[in-house]
Amino acid sequence: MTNNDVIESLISRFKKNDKIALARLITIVENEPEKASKIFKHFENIKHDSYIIGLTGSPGVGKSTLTGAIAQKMLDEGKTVGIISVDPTSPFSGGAFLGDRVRMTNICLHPNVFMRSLASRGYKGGISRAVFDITMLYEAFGMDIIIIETVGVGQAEFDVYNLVYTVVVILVPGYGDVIQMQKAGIIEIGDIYDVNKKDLGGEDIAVQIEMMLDDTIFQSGYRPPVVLTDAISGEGIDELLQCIWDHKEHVELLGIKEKKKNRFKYKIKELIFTKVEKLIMENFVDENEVNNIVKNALEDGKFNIYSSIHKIFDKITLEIKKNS
Ligand SMILES: Nc1nc2c(ncn2[C@@H]2O[C@H](COP(=O)(O)OP(=O)(O)OP(=O)(O)O)[C@@H](O)[C@H]2O)c(=O)[nH]1
Ligand SMILES: [Mg+2]
Repeated sequence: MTNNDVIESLISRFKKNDKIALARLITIVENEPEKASKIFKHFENIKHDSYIIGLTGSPGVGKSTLTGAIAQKMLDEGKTVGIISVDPTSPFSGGAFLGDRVRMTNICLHPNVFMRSLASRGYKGGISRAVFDITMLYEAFGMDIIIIETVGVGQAEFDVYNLVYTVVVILVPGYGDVIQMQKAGIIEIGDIYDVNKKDLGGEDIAVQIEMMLDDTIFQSGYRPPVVLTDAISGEGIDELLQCIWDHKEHVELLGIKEKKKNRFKYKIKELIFTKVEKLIMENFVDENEVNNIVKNALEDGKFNIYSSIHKIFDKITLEIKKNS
């Protein structure tokens, strides 16, 4: 079978709701991004009806456990759920997939759920690109809900927020978490704040967030709620889920189309930037030339790399002007 035949056959199985085909297609878009367009041309008419939720917070706050708990409730309500867990540590431990499976044991065998773990480091083609493409596959598969779990540090991960409709920021009891997240710029982006591990305290964090929200003006009239949960015992999960549905209603009232547009605009820009970067790197940036710049900069002791870089910029600008 040629590559094309493989994709065609996977697509036809995918359309018959075959989860193994879904898994294979995810692996292809993950590892061979150049094949994505071959796959997505089969889904040009999909409606993008899935509701996409992002769960974010520092490592270990309980994102996976919470994802498992809320996904279980959604499954109980008869919904289909696609999960993407972005794990920053897995290239070292190699255990993201198994770890998340263990934390989501109750749900991962359910016929209406599908989960995928991605390692965010050393990722081919950028993590947000992979997350976007997997989201599209889940949408084409007909998932009602998509949950994306990410640590939310670093630009690439931060970009994931452009791909979701509701952002749940998760914090835990303990000194400094709110300040840490404020520094990382994460705190402002929440549509819902969840203080998890309430069995270990957390009232003080909830108060800090409420105070922060008191200082914020909400144009749309929606003020993000603050919820306390214990993801292990399940306490507060119903409330968290209700907050998610309330925010969804708010988004839909305002017009979810805007959120969808933003998602695609972001994706299109990212694709263009990636292509332009590749084009420039391949045509104008010669590895030997870069090595020489470094060598000369180090040798003359002044670290004046700017004049050499300008030569490359001038070359690129000249070429663009020539063609325009
Ligand atoms: N006490 C307590 N422990 C919890 C709670 N929720 C999760 N945990 C524990 O916290 C640890 C981390 O939970 P995970 O769900 O893996 O957290 P995570 O945010 O997904 O972690 P990373 O993906 O590694 O960033 C696990 O040992 C969980 O059992 C909770 O509400 N209370
Ligand atoms: Mg996790």
